[in-house]
Amino acid sequence: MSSAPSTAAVSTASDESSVSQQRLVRTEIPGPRSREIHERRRAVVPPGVHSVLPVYIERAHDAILVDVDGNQIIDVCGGIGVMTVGHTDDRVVAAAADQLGRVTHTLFTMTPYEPYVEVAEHLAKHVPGSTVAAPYKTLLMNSGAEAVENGVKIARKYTGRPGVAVLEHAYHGRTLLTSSMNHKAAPYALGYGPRVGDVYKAPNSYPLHDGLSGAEAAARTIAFLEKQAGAADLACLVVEPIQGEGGFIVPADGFLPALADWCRENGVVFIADEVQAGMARTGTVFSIEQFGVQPDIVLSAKGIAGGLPLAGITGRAEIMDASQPGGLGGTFGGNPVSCAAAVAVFEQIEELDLLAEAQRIERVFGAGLRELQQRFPAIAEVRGRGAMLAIELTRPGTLEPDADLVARVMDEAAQRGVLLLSSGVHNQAIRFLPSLKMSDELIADVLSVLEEAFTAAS
Ligand code: PLZ
Repeated sequence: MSSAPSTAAVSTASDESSVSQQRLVRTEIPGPRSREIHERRRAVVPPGVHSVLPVYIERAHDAILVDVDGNQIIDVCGGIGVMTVGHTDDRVVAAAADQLGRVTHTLFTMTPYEPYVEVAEHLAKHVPGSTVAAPYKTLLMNSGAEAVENGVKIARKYTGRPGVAVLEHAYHGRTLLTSSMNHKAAPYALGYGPRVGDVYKAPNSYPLHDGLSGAEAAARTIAFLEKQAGAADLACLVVEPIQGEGGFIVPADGFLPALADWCRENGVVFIADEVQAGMARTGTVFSIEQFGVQPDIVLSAKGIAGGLPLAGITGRAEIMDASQPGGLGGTFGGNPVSCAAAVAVFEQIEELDLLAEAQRIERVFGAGLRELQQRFPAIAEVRGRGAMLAIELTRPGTLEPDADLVARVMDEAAQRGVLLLSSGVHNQAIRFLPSLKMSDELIADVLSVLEEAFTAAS
């Protein structure tokens, strides 16, 4: 149990008077001060690192971002699914500050510390398939891409095979291996070649577009894996149970269990990449639980540590134990401050029943989005689970993606102080990743802005 700091003097944004939980548009967006900083940035930061909305943020609390011009923006992205417990959450800030003043860094592979073990214990408690008698084991790293890299390494070591299978529409990161695993070459892999070999992209299940049942889609995927990848050469199949960057695609019922069964029968390690969907966001700690699958390895990052960098690779002991001492790790992997923050997140998932909060958000936000769909026929589908929801926009009467409309709606919403994000390999969807603590009132405000934005953009 992490306690509140006794001596650390921490300046936080949690004081209600400093960041009220409301939208406030004081200037055009981006405002003059943001534009000024943006000019400085352009001189010293390369354009390869792009910002969706170049509004410079000075403070944030819970669901509100305050920019340098004093605008208060409702954050419906949470730094892409990171702020599950809200920005500058009091308990995360207190736990991290306390740890910061005790031990900031030793390197776990030099001299270890307890918070790392605590995080591994929390993960073992929540991964489906892990039991008290035979818990799954965890390696901690820094980022989602590192989680994927290490999941693949560990699966290769265990199986002695090279092949890595992924699904179309997947996103797994920006390192050299993971950028070869993404569906989109542009912008992620373009010009950074040669791409990593032995990566096979199998068809996914995308019910709105393929119209296939889970069994049919799985049969198609498995046929690809057997014929084009070759089961005996495959170390792992890496799957996002709900595809994140791909457009919050929820696979048809039965698709994931059929793939998991096939993996088991063929000695292929089934890796659930829960970097975006995990950590309570979908109404279960890991979304794979809702599909009735026990993964061999689960990857977490983003929401795990309340905004501090941390990633977990959690797998069956037999698989995790196959790596030799010294084969796994990294200087900052499982940093103590990040671990202390993660413990404060896990405690809140349990104590505040954040799983129920995710379900509340699905009910309230989902209902509002479906009402919007009645009014705007460009919304072809409302989908997702818990606080991981999306709308896909198409040209009415067709399934052709309407990325222009997505961009216009996002722009209109930004002008009104709501930060949205697109998703999908054609930027055909708008995704919503609110904090699990976002109030019904703020959700209602976001929905009213969406309605105005659609009206203005249509
Ligand atoms: N796996 C499923 O969603 C990161 C990318 C944001 P890192 N997705 C957001 C951006 O523009 O860089 C992601 C993911 C899934 C892996 C990753 C990679 O996680 O922490 O960004 O490395």
